Amino acid sequence: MKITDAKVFVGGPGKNYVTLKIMTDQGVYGLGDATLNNRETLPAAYLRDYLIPNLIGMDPRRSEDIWQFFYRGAYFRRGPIAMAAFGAIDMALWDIKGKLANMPVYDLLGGKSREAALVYAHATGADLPDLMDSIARYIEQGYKAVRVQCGIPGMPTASYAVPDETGSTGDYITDFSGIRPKVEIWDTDRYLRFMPAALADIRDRFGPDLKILHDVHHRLLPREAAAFAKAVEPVGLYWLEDPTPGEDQEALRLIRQHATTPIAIGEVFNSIFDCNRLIENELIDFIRIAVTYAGGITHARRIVDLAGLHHVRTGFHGAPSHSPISMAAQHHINAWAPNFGIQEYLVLGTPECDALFPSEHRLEDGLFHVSDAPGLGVDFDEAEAARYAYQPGSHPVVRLEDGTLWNY
Ligand code: KDG
Ligand code: MG
Repeated sequence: MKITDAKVFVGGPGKNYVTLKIMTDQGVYGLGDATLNNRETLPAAYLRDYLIPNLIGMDPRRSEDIWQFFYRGAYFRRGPIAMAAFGAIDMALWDIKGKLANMPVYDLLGGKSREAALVYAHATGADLPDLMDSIARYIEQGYKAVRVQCGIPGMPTASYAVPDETGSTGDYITDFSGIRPKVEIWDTDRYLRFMPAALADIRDRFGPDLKILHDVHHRLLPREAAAFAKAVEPVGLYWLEDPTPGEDQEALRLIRQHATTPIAIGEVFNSIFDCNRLIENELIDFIRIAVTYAGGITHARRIVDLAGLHHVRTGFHGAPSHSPISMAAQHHINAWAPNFGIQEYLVLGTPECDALFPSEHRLEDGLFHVSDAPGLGVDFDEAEAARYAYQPGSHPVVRLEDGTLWNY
């Protein structure tokens, strides 16, 4: 069996999804997602210029050897661009393998360990009452877990993922007006004065059953993060996410020494070598890799297995930048992984997105039911794809009030 061709598509409804379609001489095709938010053209170029010309003629059933060929074969290894490109190939090969075996990918991994997987939504507010309304709306829809992000009183601009004005909804992460980023101004002192009490108010209002998550988005220094994690212990967070920048694995040790608040990190990691010390030293509780830029199912599974040895559960990244293809790959791992924790999930299900990526996967009462269709269980409509072109966009950048550049 041989790979005969592969195509890359960039675009989508309100997002630049990078979709890979691999064709074979047996008529079976596979789909992968290489979307790297705000840098989408780069994995697409790596696929088109280098990986696809090498892929043609290979046997798609040999997904492990193909992964090793691209990873070990590249002298300059790792990094989100390369790993997103390998990830897309790998997902597409698992999709093909599942279709050939007439089995859903979760069965190839070892079968279902649960009937449905817990997900969390994003509640956000320009201020605390606005956030409370947003949380209440998600609870009404059946969500059992909600990430909460709030505008901070006195902060010169809205901070990470919150709107400027109350009552608005939408994506506050990517601005599609061009590649020059907007600037957010950040003030750690105001954040630390406000946020612990706000989280305590949320717990009082919604009671003990709600799973409350909060994302610091890499903004604190290790000592500040340790103090924050300690201050919010009585809230009983499900997790505190990205308290410090992801590059420094040792920073998490200080937090662990001072607080029992569960810690989640890893959405910017792209290899097992970004988190092996964190996991082996049991400094975190949840690993937040994304199957997309952690090298696909083949590499993500190695991270999940290492995590399982050390009581670390999964909490895969699921920002709306991931297409339904990589989300499906994650849902299959979630169905199988013995150490599954939770899945970040933002409903992409607009009619346009469903038309582009038809599938039988479904969310019900805050739980995700993976489709039993062979392979990943998502299709891709090329005629629909022709309606969308690449749109340049950017995350904001963050500065302190004196102009110093800070972590987004
Ligand atoms: O592209 C960046 C986003 O994916 C990221 O900011 C989202 O932190 C994020 C999250 O937890 O979803
Ligand atoms: Mg995050």
